[in-house]
Formats: sequence, C-alpha cells, structure tokens
Amino acid sequence: MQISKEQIQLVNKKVEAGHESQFNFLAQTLDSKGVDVNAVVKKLADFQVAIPSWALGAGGTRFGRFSYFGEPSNLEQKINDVGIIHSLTQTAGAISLHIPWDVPEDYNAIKELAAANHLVFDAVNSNTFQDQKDAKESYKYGSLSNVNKGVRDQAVQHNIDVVEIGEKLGSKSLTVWLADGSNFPGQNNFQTAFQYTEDSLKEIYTSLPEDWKMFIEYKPYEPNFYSTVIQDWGTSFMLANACGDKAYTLVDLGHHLPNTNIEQIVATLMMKGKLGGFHFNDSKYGDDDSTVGSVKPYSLFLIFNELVYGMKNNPQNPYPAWMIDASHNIKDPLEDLIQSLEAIQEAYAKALLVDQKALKEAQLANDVVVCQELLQEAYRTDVRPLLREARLKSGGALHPITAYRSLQVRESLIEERGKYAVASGL
Ligand SMILES: [Mn+2]
Repeated sequence: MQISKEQIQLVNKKVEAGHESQFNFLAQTLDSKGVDVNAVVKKLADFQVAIPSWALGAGGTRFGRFSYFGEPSNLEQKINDVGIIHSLTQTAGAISLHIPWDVPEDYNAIKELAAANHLVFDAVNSNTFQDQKDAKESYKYGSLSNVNKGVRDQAVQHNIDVVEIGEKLGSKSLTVWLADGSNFPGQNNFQTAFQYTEDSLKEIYTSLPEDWKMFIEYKPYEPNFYSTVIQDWGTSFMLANACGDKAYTLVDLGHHLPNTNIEQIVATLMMKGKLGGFHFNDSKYGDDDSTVGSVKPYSLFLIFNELVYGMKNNPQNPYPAWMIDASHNIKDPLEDLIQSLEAIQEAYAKALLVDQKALKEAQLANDVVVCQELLQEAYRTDVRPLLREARLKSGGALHPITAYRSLQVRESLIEERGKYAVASGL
C-alpha cells in the first residue's frame, strides 16, 4: 500500500483553516521575539530520521511477544512501511538495515523500491549477538572480544560482509553494537576483553571504504548483566580514537544508567568531533525502548539544546546520523514511530527557539535564574504549529496519526499481508 499526495491533501483540507490561524498566531509571537520563523520551519522540514528495519513489527520481552497484525514479513514490505510513515510525516526519509535479517535478494529492485518511497539507506547494522544458522563459531561467550581467535575472526568478517552489502545499497556507515560482556565476576579478564575488542574494531576499520564512517555504540548492561565490554561513552570514545578519524561514538538514549547526564555527554563528544550517530527512544528504568518523549520530554529537549549548539558551533563534528531505536510491544509500530518522530521534531524545534545570545550573556553574568528562564521559555512554547507547517510545505499530513487512522492504513496492510504475518528479526 502507498499513500498518495492527493489522499493526504484531502485529509488535510478539513483541518487546514484551523492550522493556518494557529500558525499565524505563533509566527507573529515568535517574530516579535526576533525568531526567524521561516528558518526554523525549513530546519524542521530538512530534519530526517532513519527508521530501523526491526522497529516495524511487534517486539517482545523474554516473557512473551504479542504480534501486531499485518506486520511486514520481508524487506520489501519493511521499505513500504517506512514509505508510509515518510509520506505522512515527511520526516522519515531513510531506513537502517540489520544484517543478516535484511539481506536483499535483488539489490537493484530494492534500491528502486526505496527510491520510489523517497528513502535512502542509512547506517547498516551488524549482528554478532546471535548465532546464525550454519555458522562455524558461536557468540555465546562474546564476538569481537572472544578469547577464541576463530570467533573473533568470524565476527570481524561478518562486519566486513555487512559493509559490502551496505556499499551495494548506497549506505555510508556501519554501526557496531556488541552484546559482549560477562554475566559473573571473574568470568572475563576486563583488560584482555578490551584489547581484543580494540584489535577487532581496528581490523574492521581497515576494510572501511574511504567515504564511510564507523559508529561504536555503548551500553552499560544487557544482555550481559555483570559487565559489558563497551560499557559507556568513554570506552566507546577511546576505541573510536584508537581506530581513527572515520570512527565515532554513537549515543543511544536508552543505553545509560538512570539519571545519567546525557546532554553533557553529547556536548563533550561534539566538542571533540566524535559524535557520529544518535539513537532515539525513551525509558523509565533502562533500555526500555519506549516511545521517544513519552517519559522524559524535558531531558530530550535539554539533549537537543546541546545538539543544536554543537551543530552550530562545532564544525569539527560531522552532521550526526539520526535514528529511532525502539521496540513496540503493545502499540501499532507505525503509530508509535509517528509519535516518536513528532516528539523528536518537537524537542528540536524548542531547542531552536532557545535565545543562545541571551543565554551566553546570562551565563557570563552568573545569572542562574535567567539561564533557567531562557531554557524554560523555549521549552514551554507550543511549537506544534511549526511542525505542522513544515509537514504541510513538504506534502505531509497536518495530523499524521489522525490521517493514518482515517486512511485505514493498518486495515489495508492486514488485507494485503494477512492478519498473522510476522516481522522477521528478533
Ligand atoms: Mn541503539
């Protein structure tokens, strides 16, 4: 199923007048404060977030998985789903593939399908956290850090194969996330595990094409519960530096212990030119994979405040690769992703409204109260009319969730694919 521009226009018609008056009022208010509203709207329209191929079906926990009907069961259907989200939101112009779950059979056909859906291929993700069918070695005790050289070699080769697949699709980056670690004290030698990981990453890095980047993701726990080899941003940063200029740290919002100051991590990495990628989600306790902005929207805003500052003031840092990394257990995955995109855009828009000049002055004067007022002034602005204007200008839906439901997208997908189609992946 595909959604046409005409269908979206028809749905928009009913709410266009209301939007216009709300937008004009906000634009006037912001204009009087010296905000260049058109520039903000353009930035929102340009901001694109990749959707990972594994987020389109129902996820699950170790206790159970509750299927969502009409899930995409092959790569073509996954691309179609992202195309649907993109046509409604105009914010999801890229897809991120997981190998070996999504190896294309016909590369040209897949590239054509993506292009027809106005999508590009974002980072490719390797998988050394599961054993693959007919694999010679097992990752039960780790992959790039394994004490057995045969296992490490297999894991390195897998990453090289993933890069080759990505090259055929037009991807420009590889994301490495390791499940490596230990479940019990004494199980691993920390120093050896780190050294093997560094050596393995360097080997992968050597095979990286000239115009590619390698993102190194960190996580403090899970699936290993005593230690992980790449536990935090500092470890990832050390490994990226050991590899070279094309290696970067990737920040995943869910991969932090509770109350970690993620905005400060973002600021430090950007200052050092090493923030390569960013994974959005939200959580209450840990890596909960919840809808972006559903639990801690103010934290997300503070993080975006640093991202906006970094994108403006840190030319040494490349433009980060944005991706949603979440899993949906009880919602329609497409609706959840639309909500996530809205929350990302909202936090971004609010961060763009922060009066950076006044903030700098207040910081220099040690006026703590004004510093807080300036951030909260931006945060308290209802920026949703700006998001709607950006979508309207790009041909998207003013209210994507309402449009998704009134166009009966899920019903059509179930009709097309059958009720019990199950997404490939985890
Ligand atoms: Mn992630």
